Amino acid sequence: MSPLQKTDPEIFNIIDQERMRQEYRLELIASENFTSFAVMEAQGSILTNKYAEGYPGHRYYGGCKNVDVVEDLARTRATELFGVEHANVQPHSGTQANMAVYFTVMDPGNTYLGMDLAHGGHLSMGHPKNFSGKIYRVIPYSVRPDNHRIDYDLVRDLAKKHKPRMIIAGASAYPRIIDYSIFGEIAKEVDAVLMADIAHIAGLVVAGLHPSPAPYADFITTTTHKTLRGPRGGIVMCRKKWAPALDSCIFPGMQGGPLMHVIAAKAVALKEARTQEFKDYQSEVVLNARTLGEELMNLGFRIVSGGTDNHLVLVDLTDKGVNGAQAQEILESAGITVNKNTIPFDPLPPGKASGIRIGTPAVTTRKMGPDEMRLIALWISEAIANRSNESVIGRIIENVRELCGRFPLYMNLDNGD
Ligand code: DSN
Repeated sequence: MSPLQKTDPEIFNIIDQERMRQEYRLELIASENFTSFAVMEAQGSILTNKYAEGYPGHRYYGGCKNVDVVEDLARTRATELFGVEHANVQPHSGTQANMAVYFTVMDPGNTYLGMDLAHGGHLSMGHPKNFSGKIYRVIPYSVRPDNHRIDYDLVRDLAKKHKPRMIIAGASAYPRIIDYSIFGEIAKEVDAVLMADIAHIAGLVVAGLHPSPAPYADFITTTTHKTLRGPRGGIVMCRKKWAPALDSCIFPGMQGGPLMHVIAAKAVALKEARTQEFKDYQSEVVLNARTLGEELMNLGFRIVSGGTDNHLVLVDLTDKGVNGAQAQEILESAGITVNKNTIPFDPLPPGKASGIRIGTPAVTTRKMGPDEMRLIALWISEAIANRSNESVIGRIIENVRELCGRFPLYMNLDNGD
């Protein structure tokens, strides 16, 4: 019996149920992934017991000799991997990484440009109930109505009109390449700071499958748990001149003790991301997303922007007789996990939404490929079309279980194979 099983069987059993859910269901949430056992080992390590407020060499507690080395390794690996001058690996999440940049660059009431949430932007880019929408004045930019790509002319016009202190290039539901060079030009023209939020595409950037913002951006933020396939957390990178102000904003400005076990796991993930295996994995992620999108189009679905360049597709359900929330529920009942998502110019509110967002990072980690993507597209289509037919839904659940059984996830957890 494990220590957890003995101490708290209730939590132990819930974790076990969740393990089975992850093992036997198709995980298609674009922001999720499965870390390696090495990452989980570091994250579940005794480093959780160490307080280390401050930074390597400048801590407020004794006994930081070992964790200093861990954090230095994580910082060095991040700067090398992304080709940047400075990295802070302490943010607990992507939103806190973004917050750190806002606090470093802006004063309350300052203006910034961010992608409209309804067009693919993230909560931390100006949602009225988020700090990013409460403390600052956000001017949202959107995608073009004709091709659903970022409207760079609009970004330029808005920048010239509003003279923002900062411009954010980044999204949480955008299937196309982001042109950081245009953002860089615009930021220069209006003397704004450029921040790139690459949370979704960090792994693609490392693999050279998406252009890097490093030559243009003053700040780059990312999460570590999406395509980067590390532990749940955030990182901020910046040019040297911003480093002291950024570090001080994160600690003591926003956070107390860093999560040293998570920082160790970030270091492990950053080491894994240097490998050819990781780059090959990212190519498979992109190929799988493209295949899934094409197959859904063959089956009669409209895909926002007509396809994808990255790890996700946005599916417009307006002609399918279901909204995004309903589709999410139907697919969950069939063993397929996705999230409802607004589509550009969506007439529905985010709680209902007209679309679903589907991502391939997690299923690709299980080593599924284009053949499996075609099957998944078919089951998505069948489940939505036969949503009231219990026998069809029941058959899809069995198909999903059988497929997942052929691509085991945690079954080898004990020996780490
Ligand atoms: N919530 C994440 C996503 O799903 O895109 C972003 O933080």
